[in-house]
Amino acid sequence: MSDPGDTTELVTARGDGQPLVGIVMGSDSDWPVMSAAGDALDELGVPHEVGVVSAHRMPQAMLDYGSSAAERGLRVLIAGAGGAAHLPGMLAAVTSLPVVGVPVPLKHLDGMDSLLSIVQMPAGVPVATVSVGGARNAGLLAARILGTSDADLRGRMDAFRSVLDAGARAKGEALRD
Ligand code: RP5
Repeated sequence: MSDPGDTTELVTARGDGQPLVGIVMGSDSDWPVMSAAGDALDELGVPHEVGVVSAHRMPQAMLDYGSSAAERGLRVLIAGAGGAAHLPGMLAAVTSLPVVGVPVPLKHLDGMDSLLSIVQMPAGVPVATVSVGGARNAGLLAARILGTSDADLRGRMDAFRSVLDAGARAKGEALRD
């Protein structure tokens, strides 16, 4: 294993306590999409960190971030990028933590380039890819992963699903009015 450099200056912690989820993206231009992942984790009370870690423009820092993530106390990584979106796959190559990939749609190709870059990983290096622009689901999936070993968080996820259920029922009732 390499001796990773200090990558803490790349990220900002959000929420109380040790960040459990690292939300990273290739550029600050991804933030309007990726912020939904952080919002979901905020709603569920999951401390996390956010930052720009570009696979192409700062490759050594990206490798250091991924290879030190587990020992820094992170439990799940969420990585979003657009175009030739190599960040999620490269992080998955240097950590055994689960990596959730978010294809960020750019101006051209409607995000299909981002999607295919992230989803089509070789066997042995998994990335759990959400839909194009699906950062909220990335946050919720990270919370579900953490919920497998955190009954309180699982309870908050159950309550969240109850809200979805009630909302869908209300829509059906509105149709019957
Ligand atoms: C990707 O290039 C980033 O993830 C972003 O989606 C895209 C454009 O980056 P900027 O030119 O806006 O910095 O690596």
